[in-house]
Amino acid sequence: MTIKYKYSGRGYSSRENQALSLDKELLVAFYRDMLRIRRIEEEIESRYHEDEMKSPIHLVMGHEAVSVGSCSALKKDDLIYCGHRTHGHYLAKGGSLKGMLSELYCRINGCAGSRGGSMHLLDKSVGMAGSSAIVAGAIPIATGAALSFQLKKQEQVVVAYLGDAATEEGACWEAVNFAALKKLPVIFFCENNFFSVCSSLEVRQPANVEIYKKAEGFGLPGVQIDGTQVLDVYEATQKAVARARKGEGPTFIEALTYRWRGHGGAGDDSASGYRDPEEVRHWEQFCPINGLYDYLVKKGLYNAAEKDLAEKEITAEIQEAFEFAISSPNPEEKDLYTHVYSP
Ligand SMILES: Cc1ncc(C[n+]2csc(CCOP(=O)(O)OP(=O)(O)O)c2C)c(N)n1
Repeated sequence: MTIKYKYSGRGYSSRENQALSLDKELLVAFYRDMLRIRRIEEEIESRYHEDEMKSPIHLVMGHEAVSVGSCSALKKDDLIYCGHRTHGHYLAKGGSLKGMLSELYCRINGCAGSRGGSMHLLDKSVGMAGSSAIVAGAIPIATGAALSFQLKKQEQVVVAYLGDAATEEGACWEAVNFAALKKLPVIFFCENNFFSVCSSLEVRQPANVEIYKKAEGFGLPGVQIDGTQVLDVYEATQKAVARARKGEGPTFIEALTYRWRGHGGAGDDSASGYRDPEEVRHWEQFCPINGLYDYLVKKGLYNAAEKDLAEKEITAEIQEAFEFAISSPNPEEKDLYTHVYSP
């Protein structure tokens, strides 16, 4: 096998000689937030084999810059909707870690009341409006929420996160078309990691037709960015948010990224033969978190002692949240019919 999908970005080298465009506090927060997501997922992964988490999981390792960069450009009352790979978006939007872990353990304190698991995380208090396991299923719902903001003349915006495979669903383009027509305040955020489970992009979509260009065909701006670069993601989202808030309509962002783990569950699944394990090693060299760390250190904005402190604080938070989740009660039989709609 060979490495089919290579990193094509420029890393932070293009920024090293540029003046800082963002505050130190924000840059350090980007780093810390990405590190936190990574460490949370590593802990989930290390405990997954215990089979106590009664939920399928889809790890976002490798995608952290997308979650953090985009959610950092939003206000708390802006809404996000996601697919099945939700951990990063949920955490970056400020969702409760205890609520998320309790959901994975199917405990009553779960953010979806133990009914959804990892693919149905939500925390309405921070604008994490919902996620759907149906590929492309959340995109029309997000578009509907944007329509309601427009009709009510509210200034919030909505982000619909989607994978590359979601752009093979009619629902995706119906929503894009409608949003462009009505100039809705929605951002379609495609995380193109080149795979749909075990099928690579080249066996699913015609070569040389970029996803963001298809979106442009519907009459809205499309942009392709480096999804490993949190600053690129932040800037592109900020621009799209400003456009949406001004009533100028939607934007389609395609971020090129890579998932480091298998499609679902813990560990890498490359050995099954659908991608070269060397491809994973290749992308690991462009770690969104280490890349930003090196950049911050070079700029004199961060150091190893501060990183150690962040690691300690994150570890303590994670341990406490796992203990909370594991010691939370299971739902009882009497809870079975709450939140159930039956006509
Ligand atoms: C409508 C529908 N078809 C098929 C599936 C099975 N399925 C689950 S995840 C997935 C791949 C999704 O790939 P992508 O949208 O690119 O996101 P990624 O997993 O790469 O993050 C598929 C085909 C599904 N959940 N829903």
